[in-house]
Amino acid sequence: MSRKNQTLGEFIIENQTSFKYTSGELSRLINSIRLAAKVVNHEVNKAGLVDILGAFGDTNIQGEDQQKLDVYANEKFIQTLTNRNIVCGIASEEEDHFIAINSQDENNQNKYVVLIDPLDGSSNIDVNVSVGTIFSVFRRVTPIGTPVTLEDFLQKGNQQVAAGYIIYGTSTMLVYTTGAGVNGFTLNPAIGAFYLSHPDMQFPEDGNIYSVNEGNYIHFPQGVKDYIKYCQMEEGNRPYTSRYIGSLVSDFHRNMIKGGIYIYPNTSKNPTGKLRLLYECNPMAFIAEQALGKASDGFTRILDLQPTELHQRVPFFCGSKIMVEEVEEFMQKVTV
Ligand code: P6P
Repeated sequence: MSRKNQTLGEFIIENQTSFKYTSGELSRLINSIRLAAKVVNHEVNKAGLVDILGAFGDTNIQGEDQQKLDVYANEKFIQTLTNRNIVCGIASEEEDHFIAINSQDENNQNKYVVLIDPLDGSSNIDVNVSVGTIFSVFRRVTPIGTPVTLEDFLQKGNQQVAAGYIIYGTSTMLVYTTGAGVNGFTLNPAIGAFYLSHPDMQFPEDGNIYSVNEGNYIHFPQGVKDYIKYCQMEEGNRPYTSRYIGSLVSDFHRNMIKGGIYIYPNTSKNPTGKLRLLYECNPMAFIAEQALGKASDGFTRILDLQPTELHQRVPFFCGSKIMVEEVEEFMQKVTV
């Protein structure tokens, strides 16, 4: 049950009983993400004013330059989740390995692990384009009270209990699901509270926006090339438009509101795709399906993929159901 303009805190309390694992821990977890989001938002919004721009001078396991805000956001989310003693493990795009929380304490009854992309699209920071945080939550599969193992993190996306993103844009929004639909909350910075502004978000079944980096066109699989040409061809007066921000959270959010598809296929430069399965594709796919959209790697449902590595990459096709099914047809036609 949701009422426009109720706060995130009120929403969590009112809907806690609808969550099948209602132990209050997940609610506390979402609340801790809310706090970290406000702290990171404060820094993102003043990034142009203080010396927090520019590279941190280090690179992450992806070999990508770490922006100072990447490091800051990573530290804040890990610190908040750890200090509130809510989770038993954390994996992050910015950490080579997963982090076991309070693993020496056999009294640690925490049963959730969180996987995060602390600041996705961070290459846009210096040019003042929206960036985002993405998070994915699972219940651990190894015995409570023992240190988490890699097995707790390499679960299929269909086992997620919650997923969401924060978009630091013209306004800051927290959008998340616990498996009962998708709801968006907008931050009122004057009082530091998130208000339910977008209840029950849903992808339009079809749309006319395709989001792909066409600069990579010659490196795309033939099925993607054929789909892009299909979107551009004159006949049928196809009203498609190309919109690509270079920030997954921003492109996804716009497509969920207006209808559209986001595509990051495998290319010769990124033979298994660029986006990471565990903390980008899985959470966004869970949100997409809860919003009546669809997400696949061009052939297989993202949420059914069995992860094998913490930072593995997969091709990603996600958005309005009919659009994803159309591009899957082009992909499968070529492989027949
Ligand atoms: P490219 C940001 O690094 C990201 O992971 C997504 O947020 C974004 O959609 C994509 O990569 C942009 O990649 O290769 O088009 O610059």
